[in-house]
Amino acid sequence: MSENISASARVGKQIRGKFLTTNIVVLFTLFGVSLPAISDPDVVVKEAWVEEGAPDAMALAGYMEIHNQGKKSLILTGASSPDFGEVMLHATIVANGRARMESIERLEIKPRDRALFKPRGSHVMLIDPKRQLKKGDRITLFLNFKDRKAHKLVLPVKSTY
Ligand SMILES: [Cu+2]
Repeated sequence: MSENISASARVGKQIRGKFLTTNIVVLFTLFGVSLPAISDPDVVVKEAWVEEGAPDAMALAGYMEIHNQGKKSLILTGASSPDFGEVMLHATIVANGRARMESIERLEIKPRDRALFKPRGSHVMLIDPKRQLKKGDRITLFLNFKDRKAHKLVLPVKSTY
């Protein structure tokens, strides 16, 4: 009996939630404002972009700053993109004058700290693009964090030359 009551209460909550979301969407549409993504306020990403590669490039590099504005550590566990077959987080290791890439499986970002993905350093390795990407295009990227929902980003493709 009590299970039934809580089940119907849950349904009621879901319907109200959906109704509210729909109204917000209508409101934003009316005012011509794009709907902001409802995202984790602890995660702030700046300077995010993808480096344009050669027309036949098998992989592109993405760069960004990930700031932790929260009070708990962020644990970055990976990334994914509908625009690429595979996405990896890579560190660039220089040893004996040679640079090589190493996979980052887990990256802790302490409160008030940031992680830098920048040219010649760590980067988001975007492998197997599903279409040819050139300057001015945009790609979607999801950052995955432990115990948090994925953080959605839209990155512009930029040329460095
Ligand atoms: Cu790489």
